Order: sequence, then structure tokens, then C-alpha cells
Amino acid sequence: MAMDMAIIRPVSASIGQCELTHMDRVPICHERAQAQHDAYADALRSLGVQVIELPALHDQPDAVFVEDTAVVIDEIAVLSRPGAASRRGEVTSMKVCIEAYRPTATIEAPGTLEGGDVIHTERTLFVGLSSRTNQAGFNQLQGHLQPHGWTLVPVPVPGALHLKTAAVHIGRGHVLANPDWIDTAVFTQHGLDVIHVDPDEPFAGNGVLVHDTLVFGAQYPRTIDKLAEAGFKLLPVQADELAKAEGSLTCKSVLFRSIS
Ligand code: CIR
Repeated sequence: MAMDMAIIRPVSASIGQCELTHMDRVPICHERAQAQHDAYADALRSLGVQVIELPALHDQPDAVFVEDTAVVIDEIAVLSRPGAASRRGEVTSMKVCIEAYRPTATIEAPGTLEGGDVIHTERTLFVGLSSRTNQAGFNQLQGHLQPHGWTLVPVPVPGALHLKTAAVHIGRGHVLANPDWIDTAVFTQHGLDVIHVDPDEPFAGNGVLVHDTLVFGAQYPRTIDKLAEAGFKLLPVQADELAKAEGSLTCKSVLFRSIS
């Protein structure tokens, strides 16, 4: 059974006041960002995903980046405690929604965790230790998931906002990564092959795997060519407006499987 459900949320009117860590602030067009977000949701639907929309939170600038608020596996959903204090108010409505689909657990202080730091593979999660996810958050997540047979592997993230800013699982036993931002040896040590992003596209190490298709940022044509040559099936979508808010494609949804 493959990922067939996605939770998303509209772009907040206050997106211009988003958190920024490694980027300079530039104007963000709310209308363009929402249009691209709608197109992303349509791309998911075209792949057979049922899309559930949370209510807009216009006074929470980063609320569109729902990925950071929960880690969902087949057995359980763990509500996060974002490292960015400004983002903690986003978690409640995710909890209300996901409770209909999974038993839930939480990350408590002093732990912090953001879903952007979590790469899912078969039964292993790679979890970035970043400015947003700390060791206590990792330990708590491990405590919730290990009893269900999941292995958690910590990955230091010195050079990027989240682990998934730098690397993503693209299926067929491969990770796509920017080797300048993380040490990719951790993936090879766990039996995965690593493909590097094109050096001119440092932010291309992100994409959303749905069944056997990788939904991917159209703004990274060189990496798209490289992946296509390697036989990956791609569905490019334009996502450059929310990239100005330091958001990658994965941040825009929480994907999970319907369990009957
Ligand atoms: C933040 O700094 O929290 C937002 N401006 C961007 C969050 C991106 N989330 C993600 O990559 N999972």
C-alpha cells in the first residue's frame, strides 16, 4: 500500500513574515504562492492521492509548511514540538485532523522536532539534528517509534535548515542529496545509493515520492535531467515562490497511507 493521503493547508496571508534562517528576506507574492500550492495539490491528486485541507491560519506565517508539525507512520502519528517557537501554534489543528487516522503521541519540552528533519525509508527513519530538532526530540521520537519496529538514525545537519533541505529518499533504494550540506555516508552505511544534486542547484535535494513518481521542483532542470537519465519518473511542479520562505516541496504536505 503506498502513500495515498495528504494533509495540506493554504498559504497564510502573513507569509511575508515567515521564519528565515539561511536566506535573506525577499518579497513573497501570496497569490502566486497559493497558485503554485494549488498546482502542487492537483499534482498529488493526479497521482491518486486524497488531499485533506486544514483551515488557514493567517496569523501564523509558516503554517503552510505542515510537514513540520507531525511525523506519521502506519502505526502512529507523533505531533511535533517545532524548534521555531513562532510555529508551535500550528500543531493543534494538525492534531485534530490526524487523530481521525492514527493514535497520536507528542514531543514534550525540552524536546524539539520538526518533520522537515525526518526522511522515511522502509522501516528506517533518518532524523536530522538541526537548529530545529534536538537530541531530546530525537530520543522522544525514538521512544514512540522503536516499539513499532522502526529504526531511527541521527544525522547531524550543520549546513541547512532541515535534513530534507539537503537530502530526500527518491525510491528504488536511492537518496538524492547535496553533499556540501550533510555527510551522505550515513545513507550508504544503511544500504542506500546516493545521487548528488547538480552543483548549480544546491536546493534540489528535495522531492515528494508518490507511488513510483517523484514530484519535483521545476526550478531544478539540471537535476531533473540527471534523475530522468537514471530512469526516475518525475512530475515537475513550479514551487519557487515558497522557496523564498525557505520552504522545500516536502514541507507543503504530510503524506501517509490510508489504513483500513
Ligand atoms: C521555517 O523557517 O520554519 C519556514 N520558513 C520554512 C519551513 C520549511 N519546512 C520544511 O522544509 N519542512
